[in-house]
Amino acid sequence: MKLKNLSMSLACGALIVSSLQSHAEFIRSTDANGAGLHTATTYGFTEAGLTGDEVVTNQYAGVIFAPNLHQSQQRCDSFNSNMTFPCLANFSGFVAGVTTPWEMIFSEVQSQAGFHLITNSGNTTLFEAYLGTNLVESISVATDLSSLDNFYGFKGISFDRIQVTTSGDAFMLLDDLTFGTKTPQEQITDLIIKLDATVVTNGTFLSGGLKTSLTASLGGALDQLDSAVGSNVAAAQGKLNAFIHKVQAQSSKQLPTTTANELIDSANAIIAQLQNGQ
Ligand SMILES: [Ca+2]
Repeated sequence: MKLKNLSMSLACGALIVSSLQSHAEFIRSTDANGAGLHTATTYGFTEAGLTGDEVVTNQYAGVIFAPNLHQSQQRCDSFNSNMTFPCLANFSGFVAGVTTPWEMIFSEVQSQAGFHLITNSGNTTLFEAYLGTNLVESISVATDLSSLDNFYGFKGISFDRIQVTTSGDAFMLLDDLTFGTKTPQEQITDLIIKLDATVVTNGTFLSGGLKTSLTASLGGALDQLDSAVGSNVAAAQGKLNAFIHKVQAQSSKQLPTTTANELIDSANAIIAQLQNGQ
C-alpha cells in the first residue's frame, strides 16, 4: 500500500522546530492529551459511516472541509502509529491531483483545535488560524511520515478556520481532529496555572508581588463568573483588563515582551469569548 507517490524512504526526519518557541499558541505534540486540549469533539473519521474515497465536505458535524477532502482508503496507520485507519486525505485514490491549500471551517468560534497530520518526508506544511478574514496565527513546519509529535493545532486564541497548505508533492493524511471551546473559567484557570511556568527576565520563575497581583486579578475574574453567587460578566472583563494592564506595565521590564504578549493574547481571547456570550 502506498500513499500515492509517497516516498517510503524515511531516512530524513529532521525536524525544524526551533521557531516554535516564539509561537506559544501553536501546538505540536503527540496527541490531544499531550497538547492539553479539551476534547469537546473528536473525529477519528469512522463517525460518518463513509467507506472510502468519498468527497468529504460537511459530513462531520461542526466542521466543513473546503473545498473538500476525501475519506481515504489508504492505510494511514501503516505510515505512522499515531494514525488510526481511516483517515482523511487531500487526494483521491482514483482521481489525479492533490488539494492544497484546504481549510477546516468551524461552525463556531474555537479556542482550541488540533489533529494528526502526515506528509511525505521533506515537505513543509503551513498552518494558519483565522477569525473571519483576520489571520490570527500562522506557522510553517517541516512535516513528514514518521514523526510521532505530529499532532498540530492551535490553542489559547480564538479562530473559526484553519487553513493548511502542504508544499512539496503536497500529499497529506489527517486524523483525530479535536476541537472545542473551553469555558472562560477553564481558560482563566489555565492562565493561572501558566503563571506558575512563566519565566521572568532574570531567568527565574515569576514570583513575589507581580505574581500575587496577576493571580489576584485572574482569581477575581473567576469569582465574578461564579454562577453560585450570580455571574457578573462585565466585572469579570474588568478583572481581565486589569490583568492585561498589569502585564503591559511590566512588558520588557519584569516580563519578557514575548511572554507578556502571550499572556495578553490569552486574556483578550477570554474577553472576546465572554463578549460573544459563550
Ligand atoms: Ca482515524
